[in-house]
Amino acid sequence: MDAPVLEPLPDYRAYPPDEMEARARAFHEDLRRRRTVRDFAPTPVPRAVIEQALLAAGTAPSGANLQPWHFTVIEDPAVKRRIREAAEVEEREFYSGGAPQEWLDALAPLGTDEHKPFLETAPVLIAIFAQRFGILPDGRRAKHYYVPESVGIATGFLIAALHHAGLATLTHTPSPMGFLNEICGRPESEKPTILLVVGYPVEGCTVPRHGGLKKPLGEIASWI
Ligand code: IYR
Repeated sequence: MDAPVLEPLPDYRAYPPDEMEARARAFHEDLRRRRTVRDFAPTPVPRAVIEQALLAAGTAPSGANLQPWHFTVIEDPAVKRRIREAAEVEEREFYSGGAPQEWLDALAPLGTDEHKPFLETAPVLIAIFAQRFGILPDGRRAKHYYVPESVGIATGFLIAALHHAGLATLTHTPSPMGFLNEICGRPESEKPTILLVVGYPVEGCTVPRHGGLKKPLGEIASWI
């Protein structure tokens, strides 16, 4: 095994406590404005914004820094149509008997159904793939570690980066979504995890009134 090559921690920034608190507060204030949107305008989004948000996602920590993710950005209307058609096949099955009643009841406040027009109207879809294992240049498998955790963290960074830039997102999860491998040309070693829908909210966009209610601190955290 090679010995690790270490370097001084680059560009760490410490802040006085007051400034720290102000920064933490401002970050929360910005993130709490994020809402999941299901009605998108067809307005195109600048490619550089998507690129920078993907670079932000790519800074996420990952098991052994193996970065076990791939993001396929879909803008082609014909490909979006194929994805919508494939997703709606699964969703029809889900909403008409495939899903247990308890699940459907939990979704009722969101008002979702099998129709997914946003998969065509939104300017950008990002299919997020988790690389269950890597493929070495000689074709052998390279083990990946903490893959769901790593991809989940990167996805969180991506959503936060897009929100920060002023774009709305929807974390869409057609189930199952194996069709994304074929449409995006990704190998079977990669598991599609989320189809992130990205764009501007349509004018007059509405969201579920209570959908933005987040649990108070006392319910999500404890100090011991
Ligand atoms: N994939 C379906 C159902 C769905 C499931 C959950 I969990 C949600 O939070 C929202 C929807 C759909 O997209 O309609």
